[in-house]
Amino acid sequence: MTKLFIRNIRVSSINLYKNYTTITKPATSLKINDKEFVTDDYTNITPKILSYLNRDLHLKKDNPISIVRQRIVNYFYSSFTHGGNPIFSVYDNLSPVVTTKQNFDDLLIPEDHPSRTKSDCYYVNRKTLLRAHMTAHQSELLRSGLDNFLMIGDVYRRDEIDSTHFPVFHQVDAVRSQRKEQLFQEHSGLELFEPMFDSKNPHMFENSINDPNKQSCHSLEATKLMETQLKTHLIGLVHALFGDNVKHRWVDAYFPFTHPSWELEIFYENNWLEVLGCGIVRNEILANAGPNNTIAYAFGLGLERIAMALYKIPDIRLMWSEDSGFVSQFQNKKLNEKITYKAVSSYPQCTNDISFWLPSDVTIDTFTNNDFYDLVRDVGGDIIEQVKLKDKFVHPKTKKHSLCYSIIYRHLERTLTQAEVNKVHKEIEKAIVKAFNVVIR
Ligand code: FA5
Ligand code: MG
Repeated sequence: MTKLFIRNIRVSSINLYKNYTTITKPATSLKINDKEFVTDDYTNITPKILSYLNRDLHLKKDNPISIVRQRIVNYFYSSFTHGGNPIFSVYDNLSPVVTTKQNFDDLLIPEDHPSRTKSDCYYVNRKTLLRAHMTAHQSELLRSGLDNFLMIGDVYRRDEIDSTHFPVFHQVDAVRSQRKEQLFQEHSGLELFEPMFDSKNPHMFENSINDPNKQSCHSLEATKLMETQLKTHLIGLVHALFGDNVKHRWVDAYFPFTHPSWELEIFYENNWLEVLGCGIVRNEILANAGPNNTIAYAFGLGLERIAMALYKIPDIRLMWSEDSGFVSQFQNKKLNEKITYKAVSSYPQCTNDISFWLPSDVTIDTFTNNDFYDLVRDVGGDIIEQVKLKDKFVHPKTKKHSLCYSIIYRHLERTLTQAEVNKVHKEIEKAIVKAFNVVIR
């Protein structure tokens, strides 16, 4: 029921995006970086989102995201060498346009997993989307024969709007694989796999994850040693970034592509902050991609969260600022220099509410919030600081459903006048009437 509903709303929102980009003919294709893509009923990528595609903040030398990237790469380059050469290779220039096979199927993400829905992802069409995580490149890189590598880039998710969420953020993802002789250098005689598992015929074995300690194909010794290495390497990274005294904790987690899996949290400014997800790569993924005699760990971490914590940057949108007041604070710094961001000045917020009646075939439970958030951001642009659901209401007599949202506007670099906010607010009202067939109250 819900699924069906999401589809209905998306169809209207495609029309909507045609409206406010004033394309009158139905768009049947979309050009991204000179490549033409056929659009369909899954297309929900907006012009606003497309405008972020080539910003490459992670490669802009003085951007905080890029400073953190360089520190992480240096940690892996210097901690893991063979004959004086780094063993990790780095991929930071992979196209964010990926297939559903790369983003989901190759990673054993089930057909009905909620992370695939149109309300969570930016789809180019049914088979193509903007990657929702850097893990989307894991299988192709394994298939090309790599064993130790980092994948760094921008990822796209439809989400709420506030100071820590933005539809584009950056991740560092990694794989480290080892063969038996590498893992058990000091304990020869131990095996990576259980005796009944034949690594030459991996598909003959049904690999289960029922045991919380390990995958059924792996030996306990191999899994435990990999777990110890994974955790030691990641704590080493956290110490290199935040100093040796930072408190941390491991939380059991679930990812379809690793088992066992964990999340690492650090205690920062009186809060536990999740910095990464990780685990032992599911053997099916390795077997499908090629290597059948290795065990691997993988992790993925978010660069924005780390940069915001390290440099005390209060709003995620600042990462995108080209204002010299922001940029200059990170320019020409030594990589490990302590930097504390100082707000240039804090310009005032303006809050306007928006209330509307839903059409009769939509309820307050089936209305897709993320469709609304995207539209608000597309019309309002970067002056949208936050959108909050304020009130839900069902009229006792007419049974009509109504929603009220507060939209908080703030420009990062100057004071907005109430008049200009009202103008944008009116535009948003007009756009949602068109897109969702609602009636403004
Ligand atoms: C993933 O994206 C997995 N692909 C990570 C992974 C890789 C697990 C390999 C196991 C093996 P998750 O959605 O939790 O998981 O995101 C990973 C990290 O990205 C989070 O820990 C966080 O640091 C960051 N992150 C996630 N969502 C956001 C967001 N909305 N804004 C900023 N950072 C985010
Ligand atoms: Mg997580």
